[in-house]
Amino acid sequence: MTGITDLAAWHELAAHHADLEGTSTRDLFDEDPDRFRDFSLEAAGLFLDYSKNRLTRETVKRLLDFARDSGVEVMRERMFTGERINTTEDRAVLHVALRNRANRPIHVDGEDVMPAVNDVLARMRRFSERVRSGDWTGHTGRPITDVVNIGIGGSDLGPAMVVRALDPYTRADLRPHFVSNVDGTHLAEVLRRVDPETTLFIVASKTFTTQETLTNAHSARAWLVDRLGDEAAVARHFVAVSTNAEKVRDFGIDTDHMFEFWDWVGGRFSLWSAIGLPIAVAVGMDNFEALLAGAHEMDEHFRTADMGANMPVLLALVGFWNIMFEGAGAHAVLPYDQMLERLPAYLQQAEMESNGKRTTRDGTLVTWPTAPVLFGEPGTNGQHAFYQLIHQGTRLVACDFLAPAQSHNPLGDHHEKLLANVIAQTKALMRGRSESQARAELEGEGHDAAGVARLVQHKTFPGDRPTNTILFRKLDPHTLGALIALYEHRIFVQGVLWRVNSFDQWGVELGKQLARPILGELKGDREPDPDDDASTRGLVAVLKRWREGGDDG
Ligand code: G6Q
Repeated sequence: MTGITDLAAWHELAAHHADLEGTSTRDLFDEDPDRFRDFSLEAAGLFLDYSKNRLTRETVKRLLDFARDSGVEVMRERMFTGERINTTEDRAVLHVALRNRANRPIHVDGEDVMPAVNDVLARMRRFSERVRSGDWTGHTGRPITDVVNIGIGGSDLGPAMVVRALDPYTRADLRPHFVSNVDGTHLAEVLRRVDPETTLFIVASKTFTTQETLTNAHSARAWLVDRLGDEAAVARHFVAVSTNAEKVRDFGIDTDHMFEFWDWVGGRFSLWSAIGLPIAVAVGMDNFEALLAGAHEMDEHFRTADMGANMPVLLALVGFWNIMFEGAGAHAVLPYDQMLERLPAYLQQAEMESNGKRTTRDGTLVTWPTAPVLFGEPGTNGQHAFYQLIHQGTRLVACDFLAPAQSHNPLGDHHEKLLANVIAQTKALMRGRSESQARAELEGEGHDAAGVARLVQHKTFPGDRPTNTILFRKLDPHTLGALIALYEHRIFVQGVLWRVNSFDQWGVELGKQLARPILGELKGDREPDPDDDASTRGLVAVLKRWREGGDDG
């Protein structure tokens, strides 16, 4: 594989970046009346404005050359046609098949996966409709009022984010809950609020071996059996979503009540699969299918649009430029929509687990930065908190601002105020405030020369903080699907540019392995490992002592 620095296009980009030295985004706007028109585009109901990044037409052209020479189009084709591009796990990467509403055949090892995908979707429809209509009842014959999804990571974050985002489409008499943390508090807090007779548990785990999920599922099951006084109740109150039928059976769930998915669905890309069952139950299968349709529309755009008019490609290239040349080490996702409050958490996993890598697909170490630290909060809350660092700190944070033109909850002029803040922030981050402007403002406020000198630097903002603005009409299922797919494909393209495998997660696997022996030590089943470092042994010792109620002596 050609390394980044082996490509002539890379060196041309670097030379071009040097030529831009001293040019500010403000200058670029002043020089070019068509900047907004030419650095924005619409696709699948989303509008992207990337004009407030410090780049020119030539930058975009050179980035596109670099993307082509890096094999973005080839890799995209390989993903969409079911090749095993996740090489370290020897798997295809086919979340796009899950929402392939055109039903175009997609083959893995010579077999079209679409009939199986459609079959599971049909089962999800039948089941979710039974729960929603009251036809599926609990052990004592009462309809379901609460659905508790037990899963973690990819088996939690996607459905939890989507169910929150589609809150206006949920029903007050069918409440969704998500339990992920192995901290018993998480489960206990949900169980305190639900009635065992009317609660359905969805145990969601691709492997069905994940410690946290299995622990929560066993505790939930014990609670249910204890409250209903009958082991047979499990059949009406537990269903599973998994690729592992054998383990589901071992747990005691009839595989008739198991919804299947496949090893070519990565955990963090799985909300479109049966992992989306809690979404289908919460908002109805028609809305779940509208979510799939929105994602499919973005997939088709990504697959067929010219690279220079391709939203995920451009978003990826702009991010790549900011990270590789402008020095951005962090990326803030700032949704000005309360219902997208879980989007940053979801994207933290999607981005950092996919591209937080230091090894190329060839197995050599990278010599360039890869995924940024991703974080975010809904606007305007973030403005009163961490935006200070984005405006005036010493680190460059690239930002995505997201906003709906229309609110699901129109209330006085709340929404106009919200939107005004989005635009004002991106403007301020781009333009900044020069020293002379700050000085004039201070003088206008009546400060004497000493006062001005004391405050002027504090009131100066450098500007040139790169931002993208993503607008949509209203947060409906279709739009949300397109938005999530946009981010998925941005991550895919950046992974190709960085030469990493975006679809494995060996760091997660390490965590799963390491906790096992320490658990044995905490439970007293195992002697402390004399080869462990002093801190690990010391912390285990303190906790054991304190748990046994001993003093510090
Ligand atoms: C996602 C990761 C990880 C995974 C969880 C849960 O891409 O692999 O977050 O989803 O560890 O795994 P299970 O679904 O197997 O329980």
